[in-house]
Amino acid sequence: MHPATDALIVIDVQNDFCPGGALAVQGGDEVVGTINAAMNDFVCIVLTQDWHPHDHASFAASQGAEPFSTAMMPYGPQTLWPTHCVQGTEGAAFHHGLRTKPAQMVIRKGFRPDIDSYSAFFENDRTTATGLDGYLRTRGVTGLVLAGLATDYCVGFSALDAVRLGYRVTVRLDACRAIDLDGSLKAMLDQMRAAGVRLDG
Ligand code: VGL
Ligand code: ZN
Repeated sequence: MHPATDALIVIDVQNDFCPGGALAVQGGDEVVGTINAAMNDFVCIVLTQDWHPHDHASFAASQGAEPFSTAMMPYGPQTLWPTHCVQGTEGAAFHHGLRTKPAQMVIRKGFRPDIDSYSAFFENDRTTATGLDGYLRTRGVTGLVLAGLATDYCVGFSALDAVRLGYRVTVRLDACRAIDLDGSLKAMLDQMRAAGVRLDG
């Protein structure tokens, strides 16, 4: 059992990131059993949910561009994704095998039409807060264990922001799967190691 000062943060284990989904991550559904088991070891459990309007700026279709191309946004370069995790759709729902009852907080992100949010803490402008930091601080949490989808995007950006905010951070690689676009997995693993994220599993 982890002390109450540690939280398990489960990132985006949603149908669209699992096989058959709109932005399927290879083996995405394989993380479910490991994450369900890990929930037994934590007092504080948070789920995140990618939660976009249907015409979100990060969607290739909204920009008349090819999926996986890059667009310049006011906040910097942004990968354009296939339409995914649209609010209220089955694709945005949690994988049906994921235990959701033990979670005390669900943080939704990416709901502002013009800005994407990979990290559970800050949107892609790196300054608009999601509120998760305040929630964890007021619960006295100082250590985080991250798992979910995808290693090289939402898990990785969350881990880097968490270190920046002063948390001790572990990423459970055995409970994560990656998109791996143009070497993005190796780049993110290198960045996480350099930032002091503990890579486990
Ligand atoms: C994610 C790309 C777009 C993720 C979310 O959960 O890693 N990746 N939206
Ligand atoms: Zn998204």
